[in-house]
Amino acid sequence: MDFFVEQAPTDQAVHALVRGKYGERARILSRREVLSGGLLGLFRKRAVEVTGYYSHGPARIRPSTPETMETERRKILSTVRGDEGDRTRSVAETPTGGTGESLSDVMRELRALRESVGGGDTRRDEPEGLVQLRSVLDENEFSSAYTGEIVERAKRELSYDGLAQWDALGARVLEWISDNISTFPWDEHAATPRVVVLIGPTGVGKTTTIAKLAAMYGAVADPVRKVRMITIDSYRIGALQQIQKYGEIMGLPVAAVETKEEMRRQISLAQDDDFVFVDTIGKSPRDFGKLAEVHELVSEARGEVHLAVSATTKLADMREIFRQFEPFAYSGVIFTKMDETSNVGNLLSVLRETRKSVSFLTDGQSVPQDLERAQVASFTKRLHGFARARSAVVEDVVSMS
Ligand SMILES: Nc1nc2c(ncn2[C@@H]2O[C@H](COP(=O)(O)OP(=O)(O)OP(=O)(O)O)[C@@H](O)[C@H]2O)c(=O)[nH]1
Ligand SMILES: [Mg+2]
Repeated sequence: MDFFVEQAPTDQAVHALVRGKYGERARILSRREVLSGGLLGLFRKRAVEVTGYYSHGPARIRPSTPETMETERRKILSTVRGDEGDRTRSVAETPTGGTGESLSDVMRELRALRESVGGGDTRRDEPEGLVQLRSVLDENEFSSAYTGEIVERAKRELSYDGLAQWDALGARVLEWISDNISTFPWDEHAATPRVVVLIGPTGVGKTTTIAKLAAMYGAVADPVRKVRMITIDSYRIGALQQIQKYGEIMGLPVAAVETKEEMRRQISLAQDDDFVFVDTIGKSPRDFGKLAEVHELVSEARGEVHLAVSATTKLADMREIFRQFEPFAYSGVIFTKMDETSNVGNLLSVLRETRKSVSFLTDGQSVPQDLERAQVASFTKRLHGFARARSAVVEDVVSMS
């Protein structure tokens, strides 16, 4: 038997949803009206939320022997009352009519108990593992939507025992978080010249990241690749000098462009190159005029666009940045300054919400070493609170081999 929580705009819709997802066996236990959806607390809509349970079908149902019924009943009653040990035992030992008892009797008793203890607060009744799950996700700064999704999935897919033990639950959740991460398919040997454009808010580290990429392919790689850099950051005093300096040190050509024609010409000069890295002017995403100008030039480069954003950005600001730069049709996200934060939940939440792929991470000012291709492990190793869960995964793998 598994529990579920579902929402829909009306009672009719939620019942249809439950029947569609869990079949005729699904039973609803509670119903309440909630506010759902919306942006930053605005435009929230009324919805009906139901909780209930369903069984997996005849083949998977354990026979309802008096013992299994009694065990199930004990578990449910102890959860509802928050009882442990002796108190649970005394509830379980209350005469109940013995072997003829059906699950619906237990559920009726459960509902009555819930009402008698004040009802409504389902969180208080949560199994230990689930309580810990919420707190670990919160500690890692996952958004409430992400946490909600994971918690609902856990309730939907795992048995009562699966939710009770943090180590086993944490190991499953780590797998789900990993599966949710989409990494950008960066192919080192894609067709050339490969034009890569970095966009993003001011001061996040675009120019430094361009220098790291240029150094990695144009100086460190073996064999060395043919690389050039283009900047459209010439509006700001000192910006051109910054990238020119990198070019000089690495012996790579750098060009500054201010018009579409120049951009077209520079790209045509790069036909024999492997990589062209294009740096853009750092402007606030709210400065629409400048963004439109940059957009014109970037479109002319006809390259793949990556959004650079500092990993230290607050979740709400991050959402805003992702949205404001959407007209650039960026296909990858680069998180910079990973060394300045110890939480990655907000990064994974915004990636999940926007269905974007992450391409690179930077974690320091040193060129080129503080740059890594984003991998699932780049994030999972930075999560806290999963240590024992992680070792449970390892034990699993070892025991399977
Ligand atoms: N700690 C840390 N600092 C970084 C990282 N990447 C860049 N920086 C620093 O951030 C500052 C800004 O870097 P830039 O590369 O000039 O940033 P930008 O996005 O090009 O800035 P604008 O062109 O002004 O928009 C510099 O001091 C960099 O050394 C990083 O991964 N970690
Ligand atoms: Mg710059």
